Amino acid sequence: MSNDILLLLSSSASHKTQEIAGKISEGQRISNEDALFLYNNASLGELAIMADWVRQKLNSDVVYFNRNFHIEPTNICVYQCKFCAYSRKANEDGAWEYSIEDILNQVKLYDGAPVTEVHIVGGVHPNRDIYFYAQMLQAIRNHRSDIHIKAFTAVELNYMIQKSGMSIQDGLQYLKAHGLDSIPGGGAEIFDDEIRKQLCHEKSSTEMWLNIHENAHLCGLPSNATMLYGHIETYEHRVNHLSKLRELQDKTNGFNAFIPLKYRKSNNQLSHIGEVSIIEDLKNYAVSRIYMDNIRHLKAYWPMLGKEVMQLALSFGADDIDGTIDDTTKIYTMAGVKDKNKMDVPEMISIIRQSSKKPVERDSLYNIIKNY
Ligand code: V47
Ligand code: SF4
Repeated sequence: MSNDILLLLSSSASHKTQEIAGKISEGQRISNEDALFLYNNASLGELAIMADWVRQKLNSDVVYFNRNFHIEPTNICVYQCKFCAYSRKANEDGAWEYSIEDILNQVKLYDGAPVTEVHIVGGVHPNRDIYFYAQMLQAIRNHRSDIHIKAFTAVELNYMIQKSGMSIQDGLQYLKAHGLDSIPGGGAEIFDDEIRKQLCHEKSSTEMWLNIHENAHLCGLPSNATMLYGHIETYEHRVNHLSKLRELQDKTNGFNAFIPLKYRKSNNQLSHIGEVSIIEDLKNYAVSRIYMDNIRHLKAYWPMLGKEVMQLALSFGADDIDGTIDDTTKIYTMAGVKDKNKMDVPEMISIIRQSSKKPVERDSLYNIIKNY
């Protein structure tokens, strides 16, 4: 087994690429310098071989999906991240804020449907506090005891918990007691003070994001992690970001999945910089898969990547395509993604099978619901 990866690589691969492939095949961790080398020098073919090897080792030939829908309680936000096409100020055209009754009505649309997860994220509303959101969670929980509630980015959590005067631990425990099951990965952007200053200067820091997730893991709330790439960051920034996540995962083992989020350019203050190529997307998936040896799942989030690139990502390390979504999120359509924002289960199965992988429906914690 240990030579397979080297045999697959062409003999024209550079000495350094072969050395990194040797580490991967022996189950050794690659260094930050190795990751940077791969970003700068490895060919797409070489990256596909190495990432696919790691994916296979962690997840065999399985590609996961789930049945989920989103709720976006409000797009009113105290922050103004430059990449965001979605947020509005109160009373601005296009702003929305749903009441708890409205939100419950959105959940009721799925009465009797076999969805297993609701994903709830939105803007950081200036007047909504932890008590509002706990009431919202409780209303959903009372209505559907069987559904997994994955809710609130670390940025939303930080704001609502600070507003309440609670400690981070107490705030998270309070939300958990009202129905919160896990935390999505948003708000991470890029863990670098200089870049954050330029992208989202008022928003919570790297330390805050990591602290919220560490505390969540400590109180038994698993979470996901993201990285917003393809804007003004360099490869060094990406490697630094990945290294902070790998380090925290070594400590807590609380991350279920890592989700690289491609910056999409429409209707925001960074539109002029454009978007990176598909080659760059695939390279980023592969390096992330190879480097993050301790986060088992790598998610190709199709509403952001588009269905075609999502399918290609399955050959560059991804083993999860998120869920059916049912046209319930606006973040990426507002930022210019054209694909229809829903996918039924037969389409997911077909996309996965076309990639020579085995489709598996999972729950939010990656327990198997059904093999197809
Ligand atoms: O934090 C906002 C990103 C995130 C743009 O945990 C943009 O399963 C690209 O985190 N172009 C929120 N990205 C969404 C998120 C997420 C999505 C899917 C699954 C999970 C999960 C989490 O969306 C924000 C920000 O990084 N974002 N605007 C944009 N123009
Ligand atoms: Fe607000 Fe989130 Fe948009 Fe930033 S990305 S402006 S925090 S909604």
